[in-house]
Amino acid sequence: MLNNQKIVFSGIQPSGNLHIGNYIGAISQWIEMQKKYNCIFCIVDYHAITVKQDPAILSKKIIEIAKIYIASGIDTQKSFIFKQSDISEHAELAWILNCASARINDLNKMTQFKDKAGQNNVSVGLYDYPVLMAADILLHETDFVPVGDDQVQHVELCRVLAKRFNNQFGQTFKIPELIIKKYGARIMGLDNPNIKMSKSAISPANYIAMTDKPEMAVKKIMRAVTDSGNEIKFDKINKPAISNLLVIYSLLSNQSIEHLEKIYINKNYSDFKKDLANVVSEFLKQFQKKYNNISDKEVENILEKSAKALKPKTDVVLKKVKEKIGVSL
Ligand code: AQP
Repeated sequence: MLNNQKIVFSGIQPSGNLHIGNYIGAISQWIEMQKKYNCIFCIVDYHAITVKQDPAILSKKIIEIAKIYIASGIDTQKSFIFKQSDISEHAELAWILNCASARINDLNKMTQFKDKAGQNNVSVGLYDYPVLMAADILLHETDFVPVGDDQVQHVELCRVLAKRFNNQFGQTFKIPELIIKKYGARIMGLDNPNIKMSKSAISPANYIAMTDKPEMAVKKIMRAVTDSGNEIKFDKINKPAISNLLVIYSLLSNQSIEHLEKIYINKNYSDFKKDLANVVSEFLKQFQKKYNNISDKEVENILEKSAKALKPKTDVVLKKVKEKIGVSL
């Protein structure tokens, strides 16, 4: 049940392999926030279908993502984990926002759409994705949205849409705040430190999936691109690859970047990578021990129970919105 603490809402698409970038940038913040807030974590399957998905794989990925949330430390006794498509009000509110608040000029500015669309003839859903995301956030009367760096523009748009709606129809939506980490908000690809680590990357060398075998992760770290020179130093401009590896090392081992720089003063890239590979491998072993103990049935029950518990509140919010726009008689 929701209590009178503030509300945190965030989600991840069940598309591709959830990676340590998603964990560091988003999920690790969620774990901490559970201590202080009502937390609602969504598996955003309607976002995933904005690009082509194999239906059989998609349903397996939904279960996998829920297990990853739980094994990472989401406490299902306290926090909610639910599937977006189980609460149809998300899609309904997105349509209302499409018409009442969102403008083509807003969506034309979204850089993620430009990156993902390229020159392809993509779905209308991919273009409209930020409006559905705004609906997700506003429907749950969210106070805080903890996300990685690539979602900042979308949360900002959500705030714009909510304010625009409130201005036209009177106070309706709470304006949510963005929560972003100082370090780790954008983990870069291991194969290219100039592009972000991404679930849908073509090469698996780009990411370390949370479900990668630890031995595989060790190989990926040892093969990760490095910079010229041999100094282990945080310098995003001149040493983007080593800086990225330092951030991963720091956040998975709870040691500051300054401390790590000191430890590796007289050591080379290979020493540094071997130790980092160990840290990542240990992290995955601990995580996967928990992950492998969660059954599909347990997850299905959790998703169903959360959706049932959240639905009455989303009904109230949508009803209020419908009254404001004049479609509720
Ligand atoms: N590289 C990253 N570093 C830190 N945080 C990241 N996030 C994504 N990539 C990184 C954060 O993880 C959450 C997942 O968001 P999503 O599932 O909506 O997808 P996304 O943002 O588009 O992330 P991906 O991994 O690149 O997935 P695909 O390839 O499927 O699009 C968000 O909080 C995001 O900021």
